[in-house]
Amino acid sequence: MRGLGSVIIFTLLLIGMSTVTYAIQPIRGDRSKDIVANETLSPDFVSAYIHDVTTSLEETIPGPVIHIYVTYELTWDVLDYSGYWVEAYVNGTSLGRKTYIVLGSGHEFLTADFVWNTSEVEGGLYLVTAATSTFPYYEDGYVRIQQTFIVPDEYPTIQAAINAANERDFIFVRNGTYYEHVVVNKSVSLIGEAREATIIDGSGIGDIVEITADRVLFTEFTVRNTTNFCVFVHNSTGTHLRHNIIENFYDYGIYTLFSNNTMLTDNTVIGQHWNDFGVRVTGSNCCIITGNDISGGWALFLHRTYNSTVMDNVIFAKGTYGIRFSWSHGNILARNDIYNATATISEVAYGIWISYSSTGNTIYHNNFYNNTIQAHGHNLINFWDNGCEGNYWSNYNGSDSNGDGLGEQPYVIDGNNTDHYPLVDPYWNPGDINHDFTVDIFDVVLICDAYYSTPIDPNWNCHCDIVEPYGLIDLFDVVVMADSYGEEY
Ligand SMILES: [Ca+2]
Ligand SMILES: [Ca+2]
Ligand SMILES: [Ca+2]
Repeated sequence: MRGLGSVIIFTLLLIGMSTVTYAIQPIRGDRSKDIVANETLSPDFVSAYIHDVTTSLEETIPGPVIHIYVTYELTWDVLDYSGYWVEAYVNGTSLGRKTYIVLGSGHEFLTADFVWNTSEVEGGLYLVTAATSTFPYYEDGYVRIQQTFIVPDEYPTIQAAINAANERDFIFVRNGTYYEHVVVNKSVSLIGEAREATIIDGSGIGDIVEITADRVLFTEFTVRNTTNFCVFVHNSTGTHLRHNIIENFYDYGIYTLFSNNTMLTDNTVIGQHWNDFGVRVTGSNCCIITGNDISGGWALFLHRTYNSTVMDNVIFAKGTYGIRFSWSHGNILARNDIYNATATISEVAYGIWISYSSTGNTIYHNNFYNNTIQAHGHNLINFWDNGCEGNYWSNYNGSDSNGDGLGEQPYVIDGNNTDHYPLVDPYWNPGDINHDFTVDIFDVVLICDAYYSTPIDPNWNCHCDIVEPYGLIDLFDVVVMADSYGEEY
């Protein structure tokens, strides 16, 4: 918001040669009429002309702060002058005054940073103004501090709270069952009290939660009971669905459509039918899907989706596909457990099915358990190891004669698809570098031996390169290992 500006009327009273007082009467109008020069103050001349005030939010602990940046043009020609200052205000209250000493003469543009701690501030609108010793009033306009709306205390329904909210506000929903179809068309955070007890029920029809705004947080809800979509995210960027329970649906648990940078984390999606979808991601790139329990006839379906990461999920197919990729490229699928219910209805059940020109996907450190067909690759070129380690396949029958945890025979999927480094036991912990089911001193020794090496170094050990940055064994790898030190499978 830009300020409306003001007209400043000075009453100059010269006492001696250099003392100035003035009365200020801010009036909204054309700021080009602002009077700033005081050339009459010979020999001292200081002009600090405010050009702009901007605000930016910084999320810190314990709460967000707002930076108020006052940009001003400073011109001075003085012998030695310390009465010059810059000040910013919120609702007329000063955030402090910055004083400076200026010497000699000069001219430059400067920015002063005022930090407003908003952690204890009530939500609402606040007027931001600024001043300098020669520019007594500059109005920037209002900043909004996020408000929290409580359902049902203040609004009887979730939709009513959304309708009342502004961008970036919080909506807290107490435990209860809400029979609603919610449209989230603002960038708000929707937070349930407890995910098992804060329930949005679709009464068996329609899309229950439809998210069309960017950067929506939706967390701690149960969404249940529809024959359409439980949660439908479309044309949204950066929305985050976190720690929800999605159940009793037919056809889709979560469907993201044309929604880049969507994050799905720690959700439980319970599909019950052989032909429903747990999570479907279509035309949505750079998504992160991690820590979820997902089941469904097609548990996870990536469709025309690029450069996304699917990691640390438990994926349980109740029908045809644990994971299906169609027209999807450059995705990473790692550290997932991929199971299949016995294929009682559909005749064949796949752990992963990659089809329709999907290429360049990297699949490693996953555990494929007892799927009728563990992986189907259609001869499309994808990668089934990271160049060092591959996946665990429950039907692998190769040998590990040197006991390093890797089978000596590749796991062949088809002519273009081979896991060159299959794991003979399930993958369980990145810190277990030697795959002996314990994170202990032997793993520490390995990582120390390889410390600070890259692939061209003689002491390089790819098994130690467990986290980003890849291609370097550094403190990040050590910390991840140390984090699980002492753990056993
Ligand atoms: Ca081996
Ligand atoms: Ca170990
Ligand atoms: Ca690394």
